[in-house]
Amino acid sequence: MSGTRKHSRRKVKISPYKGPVGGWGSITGMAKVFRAERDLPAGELLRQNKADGFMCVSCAWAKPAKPHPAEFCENGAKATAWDLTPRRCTPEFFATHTVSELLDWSDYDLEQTGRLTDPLRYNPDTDRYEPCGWDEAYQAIGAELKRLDPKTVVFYASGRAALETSYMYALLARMYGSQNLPDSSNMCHESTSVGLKQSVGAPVGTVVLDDFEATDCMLFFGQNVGSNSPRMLHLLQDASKRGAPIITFNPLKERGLERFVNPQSPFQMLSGQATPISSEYHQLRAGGDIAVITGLCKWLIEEDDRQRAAGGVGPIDHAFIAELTHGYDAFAAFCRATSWADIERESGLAADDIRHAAATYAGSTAAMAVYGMGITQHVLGVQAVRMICNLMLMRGMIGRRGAGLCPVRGHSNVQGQRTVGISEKPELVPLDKLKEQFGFEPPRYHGMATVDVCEGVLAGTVGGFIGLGGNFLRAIPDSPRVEEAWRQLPLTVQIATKLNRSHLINGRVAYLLPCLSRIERDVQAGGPQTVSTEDSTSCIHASFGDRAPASHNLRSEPAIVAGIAKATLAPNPKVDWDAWLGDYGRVREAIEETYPQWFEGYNARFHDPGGFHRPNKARNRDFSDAPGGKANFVTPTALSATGFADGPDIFRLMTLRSNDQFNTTVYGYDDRLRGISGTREVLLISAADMARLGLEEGRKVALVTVSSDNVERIKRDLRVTRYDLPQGCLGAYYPECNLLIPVSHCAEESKTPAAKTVPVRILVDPA
Ligand SMILES: Nc1nc2c(c(=O)[nH]1)N[C@H]1C(S)=C(S)[C@@H](COP(=O)(O)OP(=O)(O)OC[C@H]3O[C@@H](n4cnc5c(=O)[nH]c(N)nc54)[C@H](O)[C@@H]3O)O[C@H]1N2
Ligand SMILES: Nc1nc2c(c(=O)[nH]1)N[C@H]1C(S)=C(S)[C@@H](COP(=O)(O)OP(=O)(O)OC[C@H]3O[C@@H](n4cnc5c(=O)[nH]c(N)nc54)[C@H](O)[C@@H]3O)O[C@H]1N2
Ligand SMILES: [Mo]
Repeated sequence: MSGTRKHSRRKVKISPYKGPVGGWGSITGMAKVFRAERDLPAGELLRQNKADGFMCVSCAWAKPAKPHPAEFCENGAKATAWDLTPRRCTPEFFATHTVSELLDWSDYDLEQTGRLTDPLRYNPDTDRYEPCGWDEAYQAIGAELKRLDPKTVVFYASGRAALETSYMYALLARMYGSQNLPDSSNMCHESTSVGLKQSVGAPVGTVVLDDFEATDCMLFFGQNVGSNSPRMLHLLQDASKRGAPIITFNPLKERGLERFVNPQSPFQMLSGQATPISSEYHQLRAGGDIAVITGLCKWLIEEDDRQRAAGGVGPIDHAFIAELTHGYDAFAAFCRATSWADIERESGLAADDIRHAAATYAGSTAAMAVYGMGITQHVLGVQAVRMICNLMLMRGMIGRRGAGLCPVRGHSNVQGQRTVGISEKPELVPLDKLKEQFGFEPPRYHGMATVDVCEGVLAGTVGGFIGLGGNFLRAIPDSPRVEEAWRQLPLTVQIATKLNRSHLINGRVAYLLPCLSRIERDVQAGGPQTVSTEDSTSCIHASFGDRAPASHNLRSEPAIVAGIAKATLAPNPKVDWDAWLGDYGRVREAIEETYPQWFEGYNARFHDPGGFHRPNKARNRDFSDAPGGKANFVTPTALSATGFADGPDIFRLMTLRSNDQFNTTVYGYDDRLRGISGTREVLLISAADMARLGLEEGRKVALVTVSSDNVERIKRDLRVTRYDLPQGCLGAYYPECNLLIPVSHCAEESKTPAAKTVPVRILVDPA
């Protein structure tokens, strides 16, 4: 596996981080990247997330209508710096390195080669990438696609490409005859899309930025705001200052959920005074959320009984439940019947702590639930999402200012890609409308999600793979097994900004096509172009890049999609790819025609400061899109979300992100907020487990997956690192530990890989 070059030369230092999130630490973190990227235009940061600027290429957190002068965070700044690097990964680079040689490079070193500059064809005879012309690439790809059975070809998208590109890409796939449109969301918030749809009828969150001003209680489940959506910290700081309780459920003590120094507050920066974030911090066991929420709901029911028996009004909103929901009685009966002893055992929390949190929630008038991968990435992740809905529905906390559901999305346009048709599920796409609009017969079968693609590659049934961004082979579970089978694919095409491992494992015909970043100027026949993205609160913003492109030989993502489309599809008078490419406004017109309910006046409105919101019925207490026409309480089938039985010495491994990465893009080896520097090869483990197993700090151990499929999955040389987390739980980094996750270990219903509770054993002296 990758990860060796330069690695040994870094100094490893592990010591608890005492500072807050934000503050000087974040400034130093940013400065380090900017120094490393020499001559970087720091002024570009001031255009980030502004109405006339570009939308950050990092996370999907909401962008305000009235931004701060510096509306960016440490990680957004790193992401910008990463795209604007002066380094270039040129054909000359590939002339001096074979692809096999590059397979030994770490993720960090591969991306450090800089921006890709020219289209490349893989030559298996020389084992090198060689430059080719754009037309040659399109024609060759088109010829291969025409030979392949469309049902076997995969069109993957990673969540960064804009709405315009994504719409064109999905249309290309469907006109070609493929419904295989998996995306990074399949590994991420798919449990949300499935769970929320059934519970409230909308597959996306119901809160908008304005709600943060009005909330008087936040429940935070499994989302690491300090690293992964730092701009949200300002809102949390304001809420905390107003006295709104923030109740956190997370196995790990995450610094961003503890305290924050606002880098934009001169007073806080100079005084070092931090704002506490969480008012209560509950370190539940990984996979314990269903049990915790059962406990919270159980207390609400008990308290409601007590208060009503005494002639009062309890915390449960019975009128809301009666009028707008189904399934409450069965759910309440389940909560009553579940014992506190079972709840304590499965959650790892004391009943009194859960009661305390429930009482805090009961005292609120506008509460919101914020959550992330700690909820979705479990075998019972969809049920955990529904439990969050149950908890909010019980008190009528949806469709009220300051209240609601807030799944925090990952990639900057991952939610938007689904909005405009990137989905393997035919029922989520207006196929009849597409048929009428473009005069073709769209495929109706159920396509492959990410996990299906992995299984298909292993089984030899996938014919071709096109990746619109991302690092598929690094992000998926069971990566080495899939890599091995991947080389048998007849065709692989990767559209990317920077070199990564997925570009080094090639099908028999393979192309690597370099594209513009959203920060760069995109000039087409009709002049400079603007694109748009949708954030975590369903708000659509324009994004205008004005940096000079990293190379004159780059193409925009829409241009590459159009190039492949024209070389592959029979001409269709209703789809003028060239006209679309000349003016992306024409693509927006097509999007508006397909989705008039969401995109009315798209071209006129998308430049509005603060963007425009896609309407969300659930936000207005209209649950008519949920099964049965009302919101649904769904009773869980188990208290543990892990999907596996506890056993002696079976640990629950959580694969986590550091503060110095964006998914598989590793910016550096320091996880400042967790006090880890110089290495990512760590195993976070509790002091109690270390003592029980006789492990000393710094010792190297291996992890081995517990599974019944006779495949050995082992990760060696992880450094034992004492950390504040519950006994029986372990933490280690993603993507380094993806080899431990069996493809089959994924969420029921959503197929989201269960990356937060992987059953493993620790091997102290591995052979
Ligand atoms: N800087 C940076 N920003 C990012 C990303 C990045 O890699 N780097 N990635 C982007 C993407 S694509 C995404 S999806 C988001 C991801 O952002 P998050 O949703 O925050 O995802 P993770 O960092 O994987 O971990 C989530 C948290 O869940 C906790 N956790 C683990 N298991 C459990 C559990 O069983 N229950 C509970 N309650 N908590 C648990 C972990 O301790 C961790 O704090 O961030 C986006 N933003
Ligand atoms: N074990 C474990 N596995 C996980 C997770 C986990 O928590 N644990 N998280 C999952 C989640 S939430 C996600 S979202 C996935 C992420 O999976 P992906 O989205 O596939 O992976 P990324 O690392 O975000 O992709 C990074 C690459 O995208 C390319 N890129 C960057 N910008 C652009 C651009 O503007 N255009 C194009 N065309 N390419 C670009 C660059 O080449 C870069 O190397 O991983 C999942 N895998
Ligand atoms: Mo994600």
